[in-house]
Amino acid sequence: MANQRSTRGVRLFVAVSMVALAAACGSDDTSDAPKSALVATSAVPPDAVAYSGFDKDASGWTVQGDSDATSVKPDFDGRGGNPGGLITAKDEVTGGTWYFVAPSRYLDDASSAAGKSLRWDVLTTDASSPYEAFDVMLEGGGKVLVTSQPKDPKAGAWTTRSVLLDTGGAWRIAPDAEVNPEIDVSDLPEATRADIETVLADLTGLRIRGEFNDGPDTGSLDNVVLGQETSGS
Ligand SMILES: [Ca+2]
Repeated sequence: MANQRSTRGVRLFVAVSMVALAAACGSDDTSDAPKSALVATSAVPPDAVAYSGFDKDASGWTVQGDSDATSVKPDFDGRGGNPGGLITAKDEVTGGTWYFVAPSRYLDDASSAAGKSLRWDVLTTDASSPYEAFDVMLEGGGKVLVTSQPKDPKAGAWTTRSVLLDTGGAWRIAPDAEVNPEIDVSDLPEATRADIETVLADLTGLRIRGEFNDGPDTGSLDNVVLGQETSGS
């Protein structure tokens, strides 16, 4: 009996000590350890003309602006997107408004996107001094279509934007591709469905606004879909 009690006491002590040791180790084990090895990937919408979720790289996107017409590669980051990766560019504050420029797989015959939507997620680091500029420029078939969203994105959070590729006043006809993107879109004529179809049938350019602040800011892009189905809305 005495031996059994003694053995139990030792076992109990060892068990309590191990719990205490584990607790001590736990308190030293801070949140530096990766929480999950899972890599978030984005679902490709069916029937879209083209899609960019930036899971692996910048997918051929470039950046155009501030002041001259040179195009540069955006920065790619595999984390921080909505979800997964994203592309980013920094405003050099040399004047003008810079844009993310879509790669060739968005171009040529994008007719199937007519009546569907152009959708994208945008993120800006600073929107304290907002200003008006075209949010999207579509070029093709000898025409340039532009749209300006009524509200700017809020700084520090992803904003999803979706514009129907159809009539309704969202798209206006700009005089040419070199137009100042900061002019008032309400001064431009509304695009008809025929205009939109003409542009999409021979699409040569798709640009998405990346800067929203009159001053230094960084803009990011994710989840671009040309030809998103607009079910129910
Ligand atoms: Ca992403």
